[in-house]
Amino acid sequence: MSSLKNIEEAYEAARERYAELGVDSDEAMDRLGKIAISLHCWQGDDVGGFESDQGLSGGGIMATGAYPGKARTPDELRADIDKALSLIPGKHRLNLHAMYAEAKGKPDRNELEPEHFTAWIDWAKANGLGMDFNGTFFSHPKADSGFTLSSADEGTRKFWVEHGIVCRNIGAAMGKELGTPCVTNLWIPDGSKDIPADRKGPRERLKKSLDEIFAKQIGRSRLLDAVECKLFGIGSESYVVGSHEFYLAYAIQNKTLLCLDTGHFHPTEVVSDKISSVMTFLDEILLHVSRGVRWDSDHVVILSDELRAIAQEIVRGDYLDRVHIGLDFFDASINRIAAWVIGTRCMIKALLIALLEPSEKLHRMELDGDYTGRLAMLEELKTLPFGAVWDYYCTKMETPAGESWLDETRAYEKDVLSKRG
Ligand code: RNT
Ligand code: ZN
Repeated sequence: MSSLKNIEEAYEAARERYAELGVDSDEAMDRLGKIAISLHCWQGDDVGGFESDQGLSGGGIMATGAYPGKARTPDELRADIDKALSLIPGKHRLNLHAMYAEAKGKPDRNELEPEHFTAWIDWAKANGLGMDFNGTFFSHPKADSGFTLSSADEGTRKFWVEHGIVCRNIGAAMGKELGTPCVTNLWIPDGSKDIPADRKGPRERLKKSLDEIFAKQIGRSRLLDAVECKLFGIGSESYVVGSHEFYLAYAIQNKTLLCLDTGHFHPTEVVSDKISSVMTFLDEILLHVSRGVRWDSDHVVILSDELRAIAQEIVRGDYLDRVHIGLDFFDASINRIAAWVIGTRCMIKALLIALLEPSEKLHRMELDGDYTGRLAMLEELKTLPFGAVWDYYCTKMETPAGESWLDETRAYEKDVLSKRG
């Protein structure tokens, strides 16, 4: 890692370079410091949860790999998240799944209550973190048929409706306790491996179930409801009930948030281009930032062109207050804390790069029809010294600049993770 002096000198030079383009890098860092990323708890234990030792089952999602040292208890998971957060600049949020409840007496999913999340809420409060929440509509015997909220079996459908309802109460309690609205997301795995005979029935039942779940009005200062679409999953290749069209229409009609998971579309489709489209009709959206690789939607986020484009769209569209940025990936083949740190730091880096854009200049050239200038500028921007601003930002936020965060992660692996059975 460079010395503090080197970091400061490099930053001074970068600040001047950006100023030449009319960009105020100090202001960019101030704005960046106010953006909270919602860190997903499920990267810490391969989407296992604490209900049983069985781990993730069904639902068309899969965590592959057997890297040692995964969190086995809520305390271990919280310690791991603490470690990750200490290596990530800024103040962020925790995104929890219902199956991470700490509940004595093993209540079923439709019996969960806010009190089963007290330890998480207390921990979030002590750390100054906001919380977001998710119903868990998979890894459960009543999801084994592949259908939950769209099930033709009325008992099964009702059970999952009840789960949706209790999750909103839990989200609202988290929002109230922490003084920041809890984005409570709903994703269901419902779909079919092979060509269904009836595409309409499950979708009609899903609409009915959602209407039942969202019937109770809960203030937006406590709870923001989100619905997440998907194109296909493992075992639901031919049909997914909750498709993009379905949830986009539902979100517009019912004023919920739409959750766009960046791994849930055809590989040639990009979420960056969808943001301004849906934001024309919706107040707010949730992103599940992920990285699709061929058929898998959940690789660790890297600083890809698409990640940069997503950040650009959020910043250029002035959507920072209306787009909730959550992460959604799970890699069990590498150090799980490193996975969080890499993905989250990349998301923040992408936002920094977007905030360092000479947006007025670019916009002016476009309006003037100077497409030559626009293309030339966009390419020149790629080699501007944003790395120097990033290092300085990390230092200012008292987190490691450069690769030294990895040494800390390795030390934690040696001292803590390697001692887990
Ligand atoms: C699955 C969805 C969903 C899950 C998490 C665990 O394809 O992306 O968001 O990844 O809820
Ligand atoms: Zn997702």
